[in-house]
Amino acid sequence: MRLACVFNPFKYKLHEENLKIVQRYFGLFPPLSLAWVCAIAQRAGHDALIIDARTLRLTKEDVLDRLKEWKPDILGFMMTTYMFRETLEWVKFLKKNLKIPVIIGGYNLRVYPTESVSVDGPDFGCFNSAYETVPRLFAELEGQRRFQDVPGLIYKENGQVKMTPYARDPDFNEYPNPARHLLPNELYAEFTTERKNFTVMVTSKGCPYGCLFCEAGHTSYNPRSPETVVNEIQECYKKYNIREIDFFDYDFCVDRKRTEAICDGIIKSGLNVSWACRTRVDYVDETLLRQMKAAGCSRIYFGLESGIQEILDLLNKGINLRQIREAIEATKGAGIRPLGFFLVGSPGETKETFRKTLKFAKSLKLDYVQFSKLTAKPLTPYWQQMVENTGFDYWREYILGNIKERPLPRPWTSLTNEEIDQMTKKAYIIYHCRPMFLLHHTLQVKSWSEFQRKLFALTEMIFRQEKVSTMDENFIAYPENKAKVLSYKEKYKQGIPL
Ligand code: B12
Ligand code: SF4
Repeated sequence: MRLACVFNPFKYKLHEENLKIVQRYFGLFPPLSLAWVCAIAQRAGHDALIIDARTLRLTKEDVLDRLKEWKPDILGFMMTTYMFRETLEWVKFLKKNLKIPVIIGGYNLRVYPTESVSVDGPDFGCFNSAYETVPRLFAELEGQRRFQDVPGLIYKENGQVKMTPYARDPDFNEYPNPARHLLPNELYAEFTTERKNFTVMVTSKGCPYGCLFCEAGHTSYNPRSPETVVNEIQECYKKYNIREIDFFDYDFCVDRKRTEAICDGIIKSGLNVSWACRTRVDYVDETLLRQMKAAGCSRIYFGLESGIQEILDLLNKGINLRQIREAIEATKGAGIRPLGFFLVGSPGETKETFRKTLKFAKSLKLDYVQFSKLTAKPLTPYWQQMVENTGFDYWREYILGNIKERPLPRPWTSLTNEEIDQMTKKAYIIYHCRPMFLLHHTLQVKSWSEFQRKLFALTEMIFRQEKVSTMDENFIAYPENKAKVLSYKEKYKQGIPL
């Protein structure tokens, strides 16, 4: 079988938790889920192609031309809840013109498996891992078409949507490394990127904690072994010239022994690679941080959420303000840049509590901050409560196309959505426009490109804010990419492998 996976550009949505300006500068990331799916398909002997239309700024028509040439047997798309309708437009357009089946997978299929496939466009859905489903489905498509025997599959039969059971969640170590050879690795970067090439890795799934705003809470922890992780880092370094990695695990440091072993492995391998990760403040201490620094860790993103203890408790965060302060100081002391994620509009939040949170954030001397509007995201306890209390599931109706996108209500706070928006915007400006913060950042900038990116972001944040375009695909946050994008586009047009 020939599988072509398409990663479509996506625009800002009103139901998002972040401000438009933050989304715009967030960065260009490799479509990792699709790279896993393609690696799994290739290992089973199939051909695979990824078209990252977002990064390459390709239109639907550009992608269609390339696909007509490559002649896939099946198309693959990754579906998130937030961008479902937009990706569905791409599914429908390409399917109508190519007349081949489409398989979808990704997080939204865990939330709404049958609904996702019931709509016009997709033929098949993979609601768990592609690990078993894709090779088994492809064998059936080439053979008897006994779809009922494929584990973890959703399919349509006589106008009905059917779903088969999923046998097991495979050991994450058994996955091949993501198929980065199918990606334009030179073009990726995030707002904070200091070195290139840059990539994203996921080395564990799940999180044992239970914060009420988070969909990862109490999901089974499935880590890759330190050897597997170091092997993937080596592959990134040697094959793709990757020098900076952001580990997108929900929590990189859940298992201290694993973190230490990964750090040891990187140090022993002698690779000069910088990396960032996300973790909890109660998982780190001076000893671990020093080891992480020695292994190349340059940034840590901590979920700090609030500067008010009662709010942290209501969120079931399981940390206190002293732990936050100590962890940030220890991180800075180890020479690693700390970033703090904060929530706006938490339960019990008022203008006064948020003023205190902002003051707390400033006192921590973080290198970066992100203020997100607390939103009832699918599969979170707040979402469950909202559906139970109102009998209305916004996300389900949205993906089915029954309603238009809109900001969600936040019944756990007396603040209105408009007030939460205003507070979030103001927080960014107040936090970033402090003379000492600006001076510190300017002195730390490592390249002209990084300086330009940060200057543009600051100027837009102060003067334009939400007026910035929703068409994020029209924007290249990394000026040096312009020429490279054109050369990659040309390669795609001519069908030259990357
Ligand atoms: C890396 C990442 C990104 C990258 C790359 C996109 C990608 N997913 O490849 C970037 C930064 C671009 C990104 C963007 C976004 N992301 Co994202 N992302 C992730 C992250 C951290 C890791 C994905 C991953 O590789 N996991 C490991 C692999 C092994 O698991 P997996 O992704 O589930 O894939 C397996 C199966 O799901 C299945 N599968 C997945 N896709 C497909 C496709 C096909 C055809 C098939 C057959 C099977 C299949 O097979 C895979 C292998 O077994 C996840 C969180 C997480 N830890 O999983 C969030 C996550 C998927 N993203 C999320 C969100 C919200 C977004 C954005 C909307 C953010 C934004 N506002 O911009 C965008 C939307 C992009 C889009 N086009 O829709 C949410 C989705 C929630 C939801 N309800 O849908 C998650 C769960 C994070 C979160 N906690 O909120 N993301
Ligand atoms: S916020 Fe972090 S610690 Fe809390 S449940 Fe989510 S991933 Fe786990």
